[in-house]
Amino acid sequence: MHKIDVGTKILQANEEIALENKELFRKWGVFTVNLMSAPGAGKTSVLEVMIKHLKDDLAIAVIEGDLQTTVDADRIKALGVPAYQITTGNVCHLDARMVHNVLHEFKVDGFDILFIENVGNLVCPAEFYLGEDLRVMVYSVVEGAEKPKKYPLMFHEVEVVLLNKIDLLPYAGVELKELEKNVLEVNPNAKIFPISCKTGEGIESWINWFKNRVEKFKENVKSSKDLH
Ligand SMILES: Nc1nc2c(ncn2[C@@H]2O[C@H](COP(=O)(O)OP(=O)(O)OP(=O)(O)O)[C@@H](O)[C@H]2O)c(=O)[nH]1
Ligand SMILES: [Mg+2]
Repeated sequence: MHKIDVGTKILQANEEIALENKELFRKWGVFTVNLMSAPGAGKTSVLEVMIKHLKDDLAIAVIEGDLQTTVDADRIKALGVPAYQITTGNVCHLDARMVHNVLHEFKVDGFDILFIENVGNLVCPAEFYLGEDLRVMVYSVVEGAEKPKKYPLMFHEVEVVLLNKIDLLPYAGVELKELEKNVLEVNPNAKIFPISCKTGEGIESWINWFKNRVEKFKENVKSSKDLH
């Protein structure tokens, strides 16, 4: 009997569209960031903080993913930044086609950065490449130091882990050092930034690293255009 692995086929089809997205983003010169986390870890709060720091120098657009409501897109628009809300209904992650479809009506050509806030979920979003240049995970430290070992996939699949809500560490009884050690055990290359969106602690060093990354992307795009 011939066995078809449906999961693999879905991910392959997704990968093809993601690569089309990536090509479009490069053509348009848009640095694209996929922001992922469990519900409520602070993705939109991180975006709000970043937008306040970056929007005077960089043109930013945001795609929001949620099961329901336009709450997150409304929060971004309130800062004067264009945002498009995808509502997935029952689907627990964004996929490359959802993003691709949005690009027809939400024009990001000419923007410096496109942030894509994924649906709040600690597992599934990490399986679906969207065509992004950078994957960032937000983890709320109050959820415990052992989670990277219990739910390794997302920690493993990202370049950056933002350990958010460090202002709450004294109340949560979580050891930051132990949490960092567990993240690095799952992903030895992870760049880790402990931050608080509430107090602003740690934000400056994260923003500096991010700006540097955007600069490198721009140089890269420019030199590949110069070659043609
Ligand atoms: N104390 C504290 N609270 C925070 C911090 N960052 C975010 N919060 C709070 O955490 C809650 C959830 O934040 P959001 O930014 O909505 O989280 P999210 O990941 O975007 O949530 P979903 O999109 O629903 O998955 C809000 O009440 C925020 O005010 C932080 O650094 N410290
Ligand atoms: Mg959000």
